[in-house]
Amino acid sequence: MSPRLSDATLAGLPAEVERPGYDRAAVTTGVVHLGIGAFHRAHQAVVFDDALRSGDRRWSVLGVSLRSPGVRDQLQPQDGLYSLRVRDGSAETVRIIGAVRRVLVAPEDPGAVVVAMASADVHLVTLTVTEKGYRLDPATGALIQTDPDILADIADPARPRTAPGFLVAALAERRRRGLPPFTVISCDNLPHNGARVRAAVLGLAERIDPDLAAWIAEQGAFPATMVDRIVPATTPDDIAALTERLGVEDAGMVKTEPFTQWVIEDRFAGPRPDFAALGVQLTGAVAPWEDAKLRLLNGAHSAIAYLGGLAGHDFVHRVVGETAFAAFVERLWDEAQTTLNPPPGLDIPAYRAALMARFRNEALQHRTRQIAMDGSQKLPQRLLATMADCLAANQGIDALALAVAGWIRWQAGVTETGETFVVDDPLADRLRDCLAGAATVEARVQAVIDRSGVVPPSLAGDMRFAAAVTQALAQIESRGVLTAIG
Ligand code: NAI
Ligand code: CS2
Repeated sequence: MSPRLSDATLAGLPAEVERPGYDRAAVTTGVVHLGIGAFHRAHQAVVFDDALRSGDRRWSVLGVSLRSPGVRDQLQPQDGLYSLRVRDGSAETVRIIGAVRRVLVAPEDPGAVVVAMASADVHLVTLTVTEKGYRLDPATGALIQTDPDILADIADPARPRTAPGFLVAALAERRRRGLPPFTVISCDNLPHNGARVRAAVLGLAERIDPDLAAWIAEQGAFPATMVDRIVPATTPDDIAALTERLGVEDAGMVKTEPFTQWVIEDRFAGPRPDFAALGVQLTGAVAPWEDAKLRLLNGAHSAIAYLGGLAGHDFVHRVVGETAFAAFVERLWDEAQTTLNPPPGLDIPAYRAALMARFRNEALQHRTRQIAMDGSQKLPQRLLATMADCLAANQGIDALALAVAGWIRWQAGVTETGETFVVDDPLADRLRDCLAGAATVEARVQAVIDRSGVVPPSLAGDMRFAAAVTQALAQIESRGVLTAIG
């Protein structure tokens, strides 16, 4: 068995592997990250690693897992070190990231997480807890006050369970200690993610301590962000291949593409690294960036996941490798781009071409099943908001409707090639229930519109939406995905 990657084995790595290059024992923890999955390790942590490499020692990261001990168990024996494998076609670089020093598993000791977040050294709390981790209603964006974990956080605020609960508890503790709030930076693919996490935090704080809520509202900062880097889940084969290359085993590795982008609204409650010098774009207006990314990249991703997945494709590059699917994605982009107000510097035709090239990167092995996960939380911002804007401007929605119909068809849990799967979605039961009693295509679409809680009221009342999705679903069910998109 190969030894593990660690501070002790770092020196023996092959020469071409980039290493942290700074004294990891001399850094302080300026960032707490909630939800230390693959994306954080391949995106924000790399920026903080760059900050540490530049000599600003304030930005080491304490990772927090709000659910399972998996990442802690991978990283702890490795002193927090892990490899970033950047892959494009046959090219690959490996860099060891040193920014994450420690990982806490929140359910094991929630109080320890609150104490860590309340440290005077901590200036930023970043989050990647997935769309569902904010406990917001997908159709309205309001905090789900009846969520059992939110109710538990209200009953016992010092031992939180949810991301909003940890933010409120830690901000309360900072206020008690006379410390300023940290800046909260949501890095999830949600529109207006800053305003949303702020709404979740204030909604919960109001229930616990209205004075605290007023303090957070006045002094807190919740900048909006647009984050972009495709980071597929790591597989055992990826780890085995890396072990072969490094001569040490790295159970915490992440794989990604060369492209990376982070746009942050320039609004902070206190110190932050010199983000601009680190390649992060600071702006007064994130919305145009996030709309372009969510509606073009993520909208196409979800369409590829459901329609490509139903057609039997396991990987994104395989889907767009089929001429009919690539043409369909272009049609979907033609529709979606009519709703955009691109920021200065974003050339939409060039952006689309770059996205298609990124989707075609076969080295990523990005699974359609991974993207299909949690569709109820993703559809509103990726496809439905786009459709509402198209309809308001009397623009066509045929390709977007096919993507939504693909998502409805996906709920059956079986592909057109007969492969069964479990629908991975917090609303899977509700969706199954609303579809179960509906005998016709019209009834299925109407049931989703009326009872899934996913379709926003503006769209639910528009007959053109129901008609387009019904027609698309009828085509998919009677003729199959490939004919329907052709
Ligand atoms: P992952 O599966 O590696 O990690 C997910 C993290 O979210 C884990 O720490 C998990 O414990 C936590 N989590 C899941 N459900 C939660 C819940 N209900 N409450 C609290 N925490 C919860 O996934 P990955 O790749 O790190 O992606 C996470 C999020 O990052 C995505 O949902 C997305 O919003 C954002 N993102 C991901 C990108 C990617 O390509 N993977 C790119 C851009 C953004
Ligand atoms: C993907 C995104 O899993 C998904 O739903 O669409 O995570 C996508 O990889 C990123 O947003 C790329 O930045």
